[in-house]
Amino acid sequence: MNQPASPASPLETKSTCCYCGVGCGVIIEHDGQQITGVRGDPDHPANFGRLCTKGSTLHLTATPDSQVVRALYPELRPSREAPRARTDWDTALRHAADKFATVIREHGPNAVAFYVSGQLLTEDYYVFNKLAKGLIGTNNIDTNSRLCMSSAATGYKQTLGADSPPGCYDDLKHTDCLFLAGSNTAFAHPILFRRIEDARALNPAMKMIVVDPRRTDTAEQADLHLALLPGTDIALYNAMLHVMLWEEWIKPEYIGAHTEGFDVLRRTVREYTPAMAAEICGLTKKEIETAAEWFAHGGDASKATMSMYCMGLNQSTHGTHNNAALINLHLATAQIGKPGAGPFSLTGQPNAMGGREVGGMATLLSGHRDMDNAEHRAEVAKLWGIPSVPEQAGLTAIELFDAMAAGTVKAVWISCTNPAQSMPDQNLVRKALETCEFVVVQEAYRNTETARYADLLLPATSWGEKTGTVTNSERRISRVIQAVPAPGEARHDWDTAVDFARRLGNELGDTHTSALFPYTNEEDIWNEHRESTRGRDLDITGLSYATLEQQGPQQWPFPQGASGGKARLYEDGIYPTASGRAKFVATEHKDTVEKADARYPIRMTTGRLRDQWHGMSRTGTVARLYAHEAEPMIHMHAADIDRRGLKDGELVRVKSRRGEIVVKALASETVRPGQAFLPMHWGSNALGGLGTNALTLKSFDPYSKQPELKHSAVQISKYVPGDSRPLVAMRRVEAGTNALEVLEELRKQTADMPQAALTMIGRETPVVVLKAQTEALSADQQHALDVALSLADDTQCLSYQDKRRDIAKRARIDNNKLAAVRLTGEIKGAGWLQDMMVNGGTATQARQWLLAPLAEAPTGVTARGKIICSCFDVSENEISAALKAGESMEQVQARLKCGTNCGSCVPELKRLQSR
Ligand SMILES: Nc1nc2c(c(=O)[nH]1)N[C@H]1C(S)=C(S)[C@@H](COP(=O)(O)OP(=O)(O)OC[C@H]3O[C@@H](n4cnc5c(=O)[nH]c(N)nc54)[C@H](O)[C@@H]3O)O[C@H]1N2
Ligand SMILES: Nc1nc2c(c(=O)[nH]1)N[C@H]1C(S)=C(S)[C@@H](COP(=O)(O)OP(=O)(O)OC[C@H]3O[C@@H](n4cnc5c(=O)[nH]c(N)nc54)[C@H](O)[C@@H]3O)O[C@H]1N2
Ligand code: SF4
Ligand SMILES: [Mo]
Repeated sequence: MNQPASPASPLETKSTCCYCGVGCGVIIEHDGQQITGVRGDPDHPANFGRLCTKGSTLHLTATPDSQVVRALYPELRPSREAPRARTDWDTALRHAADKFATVIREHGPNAVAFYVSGQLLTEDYYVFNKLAKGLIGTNNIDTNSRLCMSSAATGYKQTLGADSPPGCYDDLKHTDCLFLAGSNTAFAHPILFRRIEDARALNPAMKMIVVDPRRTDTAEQADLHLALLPGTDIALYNAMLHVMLWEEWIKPEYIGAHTEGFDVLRRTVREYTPAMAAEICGLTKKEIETAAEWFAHGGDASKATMSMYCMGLNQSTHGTHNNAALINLHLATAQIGKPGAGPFSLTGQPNAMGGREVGGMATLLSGHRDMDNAEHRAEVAKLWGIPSVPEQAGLTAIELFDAMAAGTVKAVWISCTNPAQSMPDQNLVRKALETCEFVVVQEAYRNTETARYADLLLPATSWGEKTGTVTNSERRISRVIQAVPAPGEARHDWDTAVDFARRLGNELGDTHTSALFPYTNEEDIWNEHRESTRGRDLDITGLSYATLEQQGPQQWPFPQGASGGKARLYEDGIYPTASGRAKFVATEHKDTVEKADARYPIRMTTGRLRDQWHGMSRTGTVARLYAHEAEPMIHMHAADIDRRGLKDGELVRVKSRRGEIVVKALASETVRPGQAFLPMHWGSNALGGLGTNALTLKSFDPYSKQPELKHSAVQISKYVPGDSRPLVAMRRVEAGTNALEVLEELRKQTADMPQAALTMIGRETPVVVLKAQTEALSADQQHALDVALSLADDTQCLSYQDKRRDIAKRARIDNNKLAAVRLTGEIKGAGWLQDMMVNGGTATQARQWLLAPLAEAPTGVTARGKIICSCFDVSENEISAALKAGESMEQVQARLKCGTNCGSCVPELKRLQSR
């Protein structure tokens, strides 16, 4: 256990939040067996004690009840047709080693692959990388970072020469202009957004520009929101440079001394007049000119500009150049290498950076080395004590799943990622997982979409149970420390990988294996990784676990002999390129792969909700995290809803060239006409069919191989029910029953329904909610569903049936409280009943309603609506009503406390206030 700088009681363990790349420090409260609470670590330099909605509910994901969804022991499927059955670790890993060895012997090392994750710890990552490249001799190891940070890494390398974010969080305090591009920071990096709010309060003159097609909560707070058309960033940045050139706001001295390639870029951007770009981007000339002026401060070099960017730039078929075009602006204006300046790529996952550091990708080598560099390959081989490492790039994520579908990759090991939810073009991904002969899934949760395809499921320890290190967005390494024992037979990812590697080595007759994997603990691994960074841009030879624990998290580089890490890079204007100069890239505007056309007229983008994390294996276990957006909905402009003869909240069919789903339409002011936004979180666990990524496409950027997850063309039409009828079923799960068990059972019962949304709502007493369209159920199906809903016993239930109209209502009332309800055929009262169940209100009114041919909720009853403040459970309707009644926001906050704890809803409160 760690030795924190400030003494903590023995039952508190300092660790790091397992969600986003902000990398907040947490203090885990526990009794040695069970996690009991979590709070922000006041000493951690990323968050100074604060946590967002997700971080502050981490302990609620680690309850005894959560064990029903955890993977607790290895499970093996003897054949594809057979169900998986529990097995022991020895059998499991012997089997895996035998399968991998057979494939390697028969088809060569490139017939196996690893698909790992930016959520692994650096130590886990290091071992997997060495296992693939060092032991097996294949570069077929790629990660979900390919869907995430790949374009940022290639963007940095093409311009600055190394994949190293130059700035730090503290720069927010020093900047005069913050340029947020393709980043919904308020939702995706909430604690960083708190720091932005603080910086703006300290320096009211600071400008904030947000570049995002949607009017997100982040954009809402901007001084200038550039709501450009999707995929047109390069035209915007080129035009900004055009203006800067014309106005002579660029810095020729810096360009001359520290860069190369400006002449070509200058010629390129000559064409990008503000008028031309305004046309491409759907912006006004004035907006572009203002953005250029603020970014360059009208040529005033004493002012600083910093950009922060994320998936809006990266997830594009020209993602690398989106990044480069923005970095060009920094280089041309010398806005880099000084406090408050520089291009800052926000990492998404908690250890996206660590993965890049150990070179855990199909195109990279350890310690930021390049695969196509013979010297680098030789260095890595020498470090590992092997003759050579393979030189040909391995299969990147999309290529890997293509190869699995084609049958050329025959065995795959998937760790800490859920591709059957998160990869684009799910029809292809599912085919790949079905075709691949041997699929190992190493998971903390047994119920993910991908786990269903596992021939071998290996249980992994997770947050609170793991130990190692992670690196956050600002190059800061933090310790992750174990607080409680592993659940069941779960093992650390690195430990399983090492055990497997040794067995595989034996199978392959490799006599060096024990020398390759000599580790007895995670620190051994980290020390080896540390050595691999010696002399590199990310040199951490001056660090140790002890330093990280005693002196707290540290930024790299931190070479031997250094007294501290480096807050900012490139302060001397010298870049890690052959010439020592940064390179301009002459970027040109390109279209997205899919354009809106007559058949697919809506440009759909995908992204994050505030309170959910990716496929929701963890956040989806906490009822209150659903409240902010309680069910799958596609956000559309009201005009597009009207044009289709739809009403807000109705079901729609969303179809792309690859697949279709059925979801609710949500009228939203955040998207322009002709555009739509679908949260990325809804996979087949939460929604019937293949989820959001049934629709997206696999086309990728030529340099980064990152797919265009942000842009697909879709058609949206009224959902025609055919023979199906609406079904809404809810169960209030009182203490003593495990809500996750109910959820899992309903998931099983509804797996075949083409449209079924399964969520939870509520707080202490969760209400499980199923909303579906189904054809008439058989008596058995109906009974199984009713058992899960606690509605099976006739003697305890109220029933109303109208056979002529095909309407049924069934409910159970316990102690005059509505405990469970099922509505079929007619569901208009569902919202009202749901609120009643969440609040535990008396069921007197409901009793009458349930036994009568009524459909609508009684008059005078309004639904609570979206919950904005998840800490104090305050809804948008309550806040709006209070404001309308003349209360000030301060009064509302004093009374209802909304926004006074974690602050994640502050941007929304500001939006409501400004209406
Ligand atoms: N709550 C929550 N936070 C998270 C995560 C989560 O799952 N949930 N995941 C983490 C991870 S792994 C990541 S990578 C980050 C992602 O963090 P972000 O990138 O900030 O989040 P997204 O919502 O994916 O996308 C950001 C914005 O890009 C915009 N966008 C779409 N197309 C374009 C375009 O052509 N140009 C521009 N300029 N913008 C465009 C979208 O409208 C969206 O608002 O979040 C991290 N944090
Ligand atoms: N349409 C669309 N799709 C997207 C995106 C988008 O914006 N739009 N964003 C993309 C991006 S940026 C990202 S990063 C990806 C994320 O996609 P995924 O990587 O699939 O996301 P997660 O759901 O976080 O998957 C992590 C899995 O690891 C498991 N897990 C948790 N802890 C551990 C552990 O310690 N060990 C092991 N072995 N397993 C563990 C979790 O239960 C979870 O199932 O999604 C991508 N997909
Ligand atoms: S901002 Fe929230 S999700 Fe991200 S690391 Fe901090 S507490 Fe965790
Ligand atoms: Mo990501």
